[in-house]
Amino acid sequence: FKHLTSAGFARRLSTSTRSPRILVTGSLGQLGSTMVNTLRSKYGQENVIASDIKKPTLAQRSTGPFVYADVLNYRSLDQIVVDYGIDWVVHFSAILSAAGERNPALGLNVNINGFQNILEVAKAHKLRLLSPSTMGAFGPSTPKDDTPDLTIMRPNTIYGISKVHMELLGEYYCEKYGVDFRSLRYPGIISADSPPGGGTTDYAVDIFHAALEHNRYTCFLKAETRLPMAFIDDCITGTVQLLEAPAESLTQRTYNVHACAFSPEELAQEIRRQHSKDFVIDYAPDFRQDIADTWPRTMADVAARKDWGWNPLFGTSEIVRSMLDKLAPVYK
Ligand code: AKB
Repeated sequence: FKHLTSAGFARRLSTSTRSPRILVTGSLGQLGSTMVNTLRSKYGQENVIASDIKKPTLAQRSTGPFVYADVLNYRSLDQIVVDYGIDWVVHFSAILSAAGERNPALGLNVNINGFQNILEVAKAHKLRLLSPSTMGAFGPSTPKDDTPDLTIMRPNTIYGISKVHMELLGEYYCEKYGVDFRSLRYPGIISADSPPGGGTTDYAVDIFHAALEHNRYTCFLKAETRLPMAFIDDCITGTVQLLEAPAESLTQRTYNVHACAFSPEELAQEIRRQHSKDFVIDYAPDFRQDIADTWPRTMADVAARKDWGWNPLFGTSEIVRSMLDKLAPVYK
């Protein structure tokens, strides 16, 4: 930088002129690796730091920097932010709905204390923080169809309660301390590359593996349980759009996002149409049915579309096509 004046040098080093450095927590979960790869292709391999408490495979390590990050340990998060010069955090570490009901203490600890640590680090270092919420933040008294952004929120699961807490605390820190907090309420996310873990919507991924392997599936939700869903490609595109959106364009800090909605029976019918007419589904509802019964059937996402361009491309039939295409070679 010999030719630069000191003002020019400072400008060169400021975040507005260089690529942001991004930390992704929970990067080995369902959404993490796709998110990390997408961000690395936009911002450069070295500028996206993947992190988790699990050990990555060689393939997962080979695409760029990976660090151990326990969200329950404030000092280790603080150190990573300092060592790597982090500007933005995508906070994926969370215990999902079914796992939270199985182990409430763990759910509360990770989702509340882990988020609190991330939020404090974001405040201390003036980071942009994107932490997803979920349709699970709604509850039995919420209107079920076209659920708006702003409505009754009285969830009765550990996951839902902890995510409402996250939304409110993030918005409080944004208002009070200027933390650039952003969140979107995910529907069930369907992906072929990484398995989901501990969710109520996991059936909508498991069903494809079972269809290709055994041509039959026993579903833990009832046939008619319709829930909002989205394909991973739309989920990642939308999350990056919200992450990158200019702060002035955001009229709120938490947004519903919706792509399509189907029930297990409707999904099975589409699998029969596209894969095998002999595909058999039967039903053995368990405790996850009680969770699903409290969630919306469809969500209104007008504000996400208007403010930062949410525009999902995959409906039920496109999701089924993509899942079958991606997974068929695995079961050949
Ligand atoms: C779950 O089922 O817990 C998640 C979610 C809807 O947030 N997939």
